[in-house]
Amino acid sequence: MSSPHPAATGHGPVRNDWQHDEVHALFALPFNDLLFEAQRVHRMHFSPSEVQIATLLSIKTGACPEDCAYCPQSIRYHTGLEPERLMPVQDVVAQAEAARDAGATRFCMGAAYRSPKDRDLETIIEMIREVKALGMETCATLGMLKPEQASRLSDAGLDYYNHNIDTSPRHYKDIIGTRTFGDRMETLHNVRTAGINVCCGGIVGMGETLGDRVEMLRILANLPEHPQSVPINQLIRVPGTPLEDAEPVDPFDFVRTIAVARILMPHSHVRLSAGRTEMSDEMQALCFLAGANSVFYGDKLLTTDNPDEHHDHRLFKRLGIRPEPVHHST
Ligand code: SAM
Ligand code: DTB
Ligand code: SF4
Repeated sequence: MSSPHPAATGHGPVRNDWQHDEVHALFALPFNDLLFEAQRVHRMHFSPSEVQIATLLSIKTGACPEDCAYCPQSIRYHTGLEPERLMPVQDVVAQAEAARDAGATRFCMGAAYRSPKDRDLETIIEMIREVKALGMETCATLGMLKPEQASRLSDAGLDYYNHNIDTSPRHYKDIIGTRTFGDRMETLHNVRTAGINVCCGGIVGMGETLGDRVEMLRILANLPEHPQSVPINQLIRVPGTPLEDAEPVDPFDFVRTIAVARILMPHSHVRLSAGRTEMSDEMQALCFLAGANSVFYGDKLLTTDNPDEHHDHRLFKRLGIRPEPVHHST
């Protein structure tokens, strides 16, 4: 076997100074060497057969003023989605309870906002309090946040905030015209400063180059702190969105992206996120081998399909995967 590339440094302190060429060199490793290194790093920090189970709920659906080219919830595209107002608190709590009873330990509430209005934030804060009281970790994704909004969510006890960089700064401009990459970084700063754990990742399959994937992961790994959760989504090509005909991703390149994320951010949960309905069980197993240790569980993501619970249950059983117990440290 050829020895791992010297850039594949699983030893030593966590790094925030990755260079483009080093990350590129990881992507360029022979597949087996990359997977071996990712699995080695994974085993240094995590139990190899534990996967964290998170469930998503769209608490406010569609009619979003942003123009994200991948998103079925933008008001600009005709995707046949029925918009829905912010859900009542009790309905959200009932869904969280059902998710908990099905085995989820984290509940992520998603809203199709550019940024939340203060009045809506009040209602969402109530949701956070009540979902936490069920013993679950809470996560929200509500678009851009001002510092005081992040503080209010932190005071309410929100555990995680999801805000993805989605792609490289260069490619971002081709995908989203209504906000900048810098806006994204500013909200991440506000969330971190408020003491909320960061969930931040991106999408593979939006016509990006290898260099864009390198930059996306490099920027995530060079944030002042590694995001505690790193969702890696495979684009769901929703009819009616500008990316409906995007070139499908080579499954091995998707697995490579997971593996590089694992090596760069050794302590983070790397989530195999959107796109699992298009993946074979064997491909998902490779993603777990590459260091993915979190999934969205339940037959819906926000507006699109996710594998049904029965299928996932069977897959986990076939692979000997156990759900990771909830950690109440944050
Ligand atoms: N509006 C908020 C925002 O943009 O941050 C929160 C919800 S938004 C739907 C959350 C994330 O979902 C996006 O950043 C993107 O990574 C992911 N996403 C949306 N549509 C997707 C699709 N068709 N395929 C894969 N991921 C998608
Ligand atoms: C993330 O990175 N992926 C999730 C979650 N964070 C909010 C969302 C995926 C959405 C897929 C398209 C949909 O269901 O609308
Ligand atoms: Fe709106 Fe978020 Fe969808 Fe962009 S990704 S259109 S901000 S819901």
